[in-house]
Amino acid sequence: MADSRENQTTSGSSMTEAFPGDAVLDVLIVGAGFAGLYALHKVRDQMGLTVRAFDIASDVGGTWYWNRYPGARCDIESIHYSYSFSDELQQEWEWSEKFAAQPEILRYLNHVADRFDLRRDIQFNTRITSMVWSEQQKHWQVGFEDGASISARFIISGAGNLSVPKTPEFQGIDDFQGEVYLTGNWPHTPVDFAGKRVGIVGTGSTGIQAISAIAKEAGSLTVFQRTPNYATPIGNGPADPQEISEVKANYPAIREASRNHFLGVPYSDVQPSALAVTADERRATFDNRWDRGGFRLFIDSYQDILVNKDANDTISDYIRERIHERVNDPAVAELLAPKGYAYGTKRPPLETNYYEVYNQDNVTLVDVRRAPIDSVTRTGVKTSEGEYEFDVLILATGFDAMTGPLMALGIVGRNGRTLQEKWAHGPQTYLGISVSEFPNLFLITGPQSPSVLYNMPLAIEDHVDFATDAIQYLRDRNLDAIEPDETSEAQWVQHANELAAATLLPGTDSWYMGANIPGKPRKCLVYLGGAPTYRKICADVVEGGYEGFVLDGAKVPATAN
Ligand code: NA7
Repeated sequence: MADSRENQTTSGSSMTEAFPGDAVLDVLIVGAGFAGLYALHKVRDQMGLTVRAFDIASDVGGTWYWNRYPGARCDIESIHYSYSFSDELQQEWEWSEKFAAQPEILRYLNHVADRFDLRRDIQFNTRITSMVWSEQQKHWQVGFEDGASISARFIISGAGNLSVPKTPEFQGIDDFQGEVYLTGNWPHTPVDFAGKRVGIVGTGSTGIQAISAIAKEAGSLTVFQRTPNYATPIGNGPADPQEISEVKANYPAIREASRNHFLGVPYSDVQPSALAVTADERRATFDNRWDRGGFRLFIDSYQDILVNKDANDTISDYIRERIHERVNDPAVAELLAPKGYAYGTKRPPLETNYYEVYNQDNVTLVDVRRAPIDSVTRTGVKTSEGEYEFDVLILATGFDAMTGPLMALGIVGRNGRTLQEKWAHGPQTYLGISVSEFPNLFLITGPQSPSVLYNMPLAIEDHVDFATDAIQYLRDRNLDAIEPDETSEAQWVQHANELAAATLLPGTDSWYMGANIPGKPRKCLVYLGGAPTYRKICADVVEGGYEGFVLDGAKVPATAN
């Protein structure tokens, strides 16, 4: 099987050689995805600082570089899931579909890299293996896999939230004689499924997209499902020129509306409570949101579905009913219908013709909740009930979300404290962007920020702006270091955990809770107060001169109001 992250020929420059070893960068950026690209543009072109970005990949794109599996697609409308920082960019780019597929999003990010001439300051094929804070020098010493190193005053990490695939946990996987693919590290050349016996493990958002696409090509497709999901229609189609021109004419207001919405999309039809209306009214609302697609059912139907079990039951029942309508065999439909956990407490997948796939003769659903996968053999997959032979095996088994990408950087803060030690019992951050004992480090869309529950490009822009504003604030005052004070951090962690506890999320095993990785602390990784509340809190912190932070050893107290 391929290494979890491959090395390919570089298309960028070799900065560790070009940049003198004894010089100190103003800012080092981790990653060249949505976050890294914007951060690089902002720091270099708008602030005029010395900066370099590093990425393991051979080119730009981040998530959209790695996740090339068939069917990979964005779940937020592309006119909203895109950068807002440049009006020229948002005016000139034309999306061909409502919800762009991976190749188009990757083309967009390549266009951004070219348009802003970013590649010359990105070093590709480069894995960061250590980041050690020097209290004496007040900078980070960053080490690379090849033994090179570089120093930087500030780190902006755009390492991503879903960028470290879960390590395959099946005994015997290396013995399999056929082709094995990890969805999060998909080959760059097309995989031919025609006439082949294909097995796929995982029915999360990724598996559901991949299954829908691969079922069209494979000779046979066997789906190993442990937990059925509440997948709902995405409502994709060709981009509507009329809608695009209306959005482009009103982009500032639309972006503002997005930023003032819980999920960062300009939806505005959410009703207060699923329990405050009649069954017929509720049904009409659910039908309407189902037909309109996207995350409308999830986030634009009723406000209490994530906090009230009875309200959630109404929508969970509705989705189960819709699944049964679409699958011919009632036994298969029953297996596909989620039970025992609440809709939305796992990340809701969006789909196109997913359930209809199970009406095809070439597709088989295997319940590995009842009969778990025992091992991978030379020829296929062995469960406690039987053996299945394959030419191709696909693992859509998820990611070590949110904390995994940061833990992989080998971060050592003040007094030799590692991030692993600091987060042994779950992430501890202030505002989800900074960590006490780890000065001058900004985590773009870090744990305990809205991150994956906020339209990612906008969440990224907000966080990069927060980080760069803080850097500018320090520079203007000749200050060297910023980090949160421990009390503010502890209060933020408590606040984030209390918000989560008030929802239905902790009751479900999901990657939101860290529950998909054996041994990972079960803590909610996402701030659940919503983007608007979060943005207001951050704005107040900045307004107060970085309240709750320590600047060069001096704490900024909370303003008395
Ligand atoms: P997810 O949502 O974590 O889904 C992973 C799937 O793989 C899920 O169905 C898991 O079942 C299944 N899985 C994982 N390990 C096993 C084993 N050992 N046996 C059987 N099944 C297993 O990851 P995705 O990549 O789909 O989505 C991640 C995010 O990327 C997505 O939410 C979007 O934000 C983009 P389980 O549910 O754990 O029973």
